[in-house]
Amino acid sequence: MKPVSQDGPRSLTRRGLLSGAVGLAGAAATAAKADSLLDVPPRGPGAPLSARSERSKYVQIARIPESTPGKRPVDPSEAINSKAPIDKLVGQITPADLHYERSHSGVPDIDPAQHRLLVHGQVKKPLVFTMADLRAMPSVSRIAFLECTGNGWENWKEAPPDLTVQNTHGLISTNEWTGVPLSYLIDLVGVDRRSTWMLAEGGDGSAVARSIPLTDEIIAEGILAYGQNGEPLRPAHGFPLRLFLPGFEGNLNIKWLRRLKFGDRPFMTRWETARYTQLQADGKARQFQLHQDVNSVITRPSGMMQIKPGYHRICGLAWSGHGRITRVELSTDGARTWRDATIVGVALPKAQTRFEADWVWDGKPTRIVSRSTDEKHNVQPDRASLIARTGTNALFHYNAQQTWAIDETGKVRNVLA
Ligand SMILES: Nc1nc2c(c(=O)[nH]1)N[C@H]1C(S)=C(S)[C@@H](COP(=O)(O)O)O[C@H]1N2
Ligand SMILES: [Mo]
Repeated sequence: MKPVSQDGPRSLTRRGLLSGAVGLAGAAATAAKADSLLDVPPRGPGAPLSARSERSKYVQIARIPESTPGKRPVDPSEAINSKAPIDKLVGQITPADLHYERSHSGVPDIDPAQHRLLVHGQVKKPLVFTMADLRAMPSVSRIAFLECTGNGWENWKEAPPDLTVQNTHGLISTNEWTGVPLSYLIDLVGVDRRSTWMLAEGGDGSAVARSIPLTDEIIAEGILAYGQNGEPLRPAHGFPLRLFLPGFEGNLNIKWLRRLKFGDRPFMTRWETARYTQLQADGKARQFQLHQDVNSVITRPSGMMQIKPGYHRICGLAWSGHGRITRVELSTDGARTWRDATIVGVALPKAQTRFEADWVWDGKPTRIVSRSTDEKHNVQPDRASLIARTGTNALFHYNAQQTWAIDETGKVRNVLA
């Protein structure tokens, strides 16, 4: 990665921000005014300490429950997913209560003391594990994203102009996941060498079940997770046990995991025959498109925000199911010219990665767009090339560059390109 515009933005940040020349006039205070800020009586006792802390009452931040694309607002009882407020989150980790949720038949109430995991099929001996058994095994923790394959589906066919980035891209979150390495369990139960597939089944009403190919990558990275951001899984995310497969489509990450069955071919559940397939332009369906592809989106400024001419810090997220993000480029002139954004912090493999760049908006209508590249040299496609490859029958795996149009009043809107 070559941080091309390091010098430019740096000097712009210091001089531009403080002089107010580019818009943030309030940042500079006179010495006299600054002293008077200390001239107030000390505060009295604050709120008592509590068993659990809550968000500040000044912070309004929530997920939005939604149903199929285009249907909104939605009655929460009809919601099929609930999207993360990625425009309001500021770091790389999603708080557990704001992690996006996709549940096909609601959230079951499972007593961990009663929960069992059955492991059977082509194994030396079928075994049943309790949660205590699993907690006694070696553990790993990993920070990685989870993304629903439906993320971005709002824009397959048209671009509703009034969408926020929470609507268009809120089906991704990044947490730290803790649990038993899948490889440990596979060795423990003595999975037959001829086993090339694993069925994972959930204990919810719809018993979502998927066939997972036992590739080296999945065996090495899969986790039977019981922990999320340092605490037991939340019920919405699979309590007490879920499968976590970094970089692979959300649907494979079976929640409320109750069964793993090993075999030498895919089990062809309805979830991979009728549901999570991709209808292509020629009318044939593609099965088992399992990796989440390289992607990125500008979260600020983004859909339905109102901006003023002058200085802006463009912020966004990039991620790839194939590994680390190595580069994020940015265009503020509708994809005609590009420059590199700065990657903030450490770009972890298969985790949300933040990017930033300075920008002075001259007040003229324009379009802003980001484009990411991962360590496997996958480059996020523009919409025209994605559609040329896939047609518009598809519903899943939309990873085209996201364009935001800004009009002369400073209103930001969702557009196709
Ligand atoms: N048992 C079960 N597992 C499931 C689902 C479900 O409905 N039931 N939804 C799947 C889908 S489509 C996605 S995108 C992810 C969502 O995980 P989250 O709700 O923790 O974000 O879980 C997957 N695992
Ligand atoms: Mo999903």
